[in-house]
Amino acid sequence: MLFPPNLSFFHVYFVSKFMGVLLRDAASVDREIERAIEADLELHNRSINLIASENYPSVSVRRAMSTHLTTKYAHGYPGHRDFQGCENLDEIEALANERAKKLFQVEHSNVQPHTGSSANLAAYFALLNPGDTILTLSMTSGGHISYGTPWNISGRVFKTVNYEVSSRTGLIDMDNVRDNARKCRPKLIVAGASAYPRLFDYKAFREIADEVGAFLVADIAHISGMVAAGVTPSPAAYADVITTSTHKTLRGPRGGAIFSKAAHAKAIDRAVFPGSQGGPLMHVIAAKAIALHEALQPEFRSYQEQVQKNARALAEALKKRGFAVATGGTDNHSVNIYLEGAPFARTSLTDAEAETLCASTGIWLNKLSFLKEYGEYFGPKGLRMGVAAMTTRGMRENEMDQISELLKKIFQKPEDEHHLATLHGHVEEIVRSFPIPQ
Ligand code: DSN
Repeated sequence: MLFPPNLSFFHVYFVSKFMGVLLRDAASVDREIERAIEADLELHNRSINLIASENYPSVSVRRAMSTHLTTKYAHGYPGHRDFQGCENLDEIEALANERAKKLFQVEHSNVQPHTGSSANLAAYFALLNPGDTILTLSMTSGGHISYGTPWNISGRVFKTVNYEVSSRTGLIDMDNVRDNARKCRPKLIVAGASAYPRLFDYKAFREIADEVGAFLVADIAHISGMVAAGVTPSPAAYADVITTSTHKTLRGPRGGAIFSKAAHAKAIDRAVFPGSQGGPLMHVIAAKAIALHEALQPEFRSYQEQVQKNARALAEALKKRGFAVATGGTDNHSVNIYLEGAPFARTSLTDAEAETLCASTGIWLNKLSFLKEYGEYFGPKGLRMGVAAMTTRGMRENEMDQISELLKKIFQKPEDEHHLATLHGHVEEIVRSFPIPQ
């Protein structure tokens, strides 16, 4: 029976309508938060967002995150839950995994990790014992905090040895990877980065891993959308485990996922739950399922192709204006520049100052390290930009040219407030035609 005997369809309909009104009212009761949310949306719409790790998911993805699915505890996996009432959640999670397997051509998928960092941690715990050695890209060369840095739990539990990019080319130095692997005999090698605009040679990483008897983990957090669309090469044939976040180029909700060979499936699942997490966030998993469905559509490939075209256009436009573009260009969604070259000739800006200066004119980008010679991680380094978010908002190559002109002008007269205010006006004028899709 659908409703209790004393309640008709109409009773239920009107009660749920009433509850809906109550919930809406409750949201508008918190005026401070409501105002802050609205102000934030407005800020995005007035800014050019070049933060390489951000994107704007579809309305369907965002809607799934605000459903009642957030209520439910669902410890475990589809078909094996520790709580009752999970049958619909099983369907949602199973669909997300099926879609991920199809999209990434992998044997096993786990969409429960809350973030890319937790996906990395689960991968380590699945494959290693405490005290084992991992070989990862250093943070000063563009690696991520979860690659065994001293500030992260990965660096407290495991021993870390780093490889670097070449100071001559800015490219990952495979000789350095091989030499370090031979010396430290790691149990696991991570092929991945937070700030690296070029392709990883997964085949070469696999050969080195095999030579020293290590597992290979490919962290594709930044490029997973491009990999899914076939715009950049996939590590699926080479890596034991692939980790990713789901909100960058993949354009899903904020979260993580792990894919692996079938042989590691059980260990991966155990390392996520109960190894490092409790209840999965089912509203986020539903949103991941929707994003994965979207990523399987032909339009997603066109979007990723445009991301790549925009990034290349931005790199070329910056070079044309005298910026020092790391590695000379890009193969993915991101462009890194050093704080040198013609536009910086009359300044001695630190990366932090450069980042703040750009934000003051409505352009968001990141200070980040991607070359060891720039010194320790907390020293001056460079700026990272990404185009996935603004490509979603409709920008094309022409706007990339306009952005690089704005950046040149910002750095030419960083102390001239009137000049900066004029540039801020230009940013707002350009960005007005590119609001967040609603
Ligand atoms: N995912 C990181 C980034 O690359 O920006 C933040 O931890």
